[in-house]
Amino acid sequence: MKKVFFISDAHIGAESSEQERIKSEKLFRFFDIVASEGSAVYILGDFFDFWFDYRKVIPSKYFKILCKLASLADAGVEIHIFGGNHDWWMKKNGFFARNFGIKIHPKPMRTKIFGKRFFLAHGDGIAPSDWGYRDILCPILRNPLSVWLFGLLPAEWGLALAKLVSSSSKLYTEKRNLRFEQEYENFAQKIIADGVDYVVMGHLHIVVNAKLNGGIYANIGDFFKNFSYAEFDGEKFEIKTIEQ
Ligand SMILES: [Mn+2]
Repeated sequence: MKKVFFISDAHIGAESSEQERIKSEKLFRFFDIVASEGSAVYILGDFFDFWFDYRKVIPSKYFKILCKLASLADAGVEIHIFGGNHDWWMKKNGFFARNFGIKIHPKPMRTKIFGKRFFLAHGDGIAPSDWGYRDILCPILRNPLSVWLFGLLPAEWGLALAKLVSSSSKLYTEKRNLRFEQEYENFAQKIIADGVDYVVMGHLHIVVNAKLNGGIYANIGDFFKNFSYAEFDGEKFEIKTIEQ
């Protein structure tokens, strides 16, 4: 039986060109594993450091990785992308759905994989104490009017603005998120108590694979410093890394 793979938080485009080159080489190795051993891959958000579904423009720095996704889709691998806090602005029937048949998930999702119950999410806004982001910032950034207004900016300006906001917020958010670790575990505990077997998220940029009340709470880490990913064969849920 082929496996199902999970990856998250590659933040493609966020780093220096040397780091991006290393990341892209490892990403290609990951997707080669998926193509040969997998039937599906779940990309759990913040894969791109920023994405906006323009009607006629795609950001050129993503050219190679978009080609790789296309060849993966052509090989028959089912691809899911969850919106993260950095790349939430993918339309359900936008660029990815139309060109590659990729399924876009703007929200957390419950699904069955090999008969097991999964809760999948990027994980932003889950900690109760993260109310400032969840209840104030997020509704503004995701408001249809804000999205429409942003789309009116020339793409070069929009992408430059996003880059500015994204790079100044990233380190701050990363440190801040670590304070929420316990709240994520509490959250996972509740979902497991509700009958879910596996709670799988990203966003925190740390690796967690813990047994919790008969279920599993996993955080699959990130793909820019840990280069971690997860695979599930119906029995075993393992977190691995792409080494040197
Ligand atoms: Mn995130």
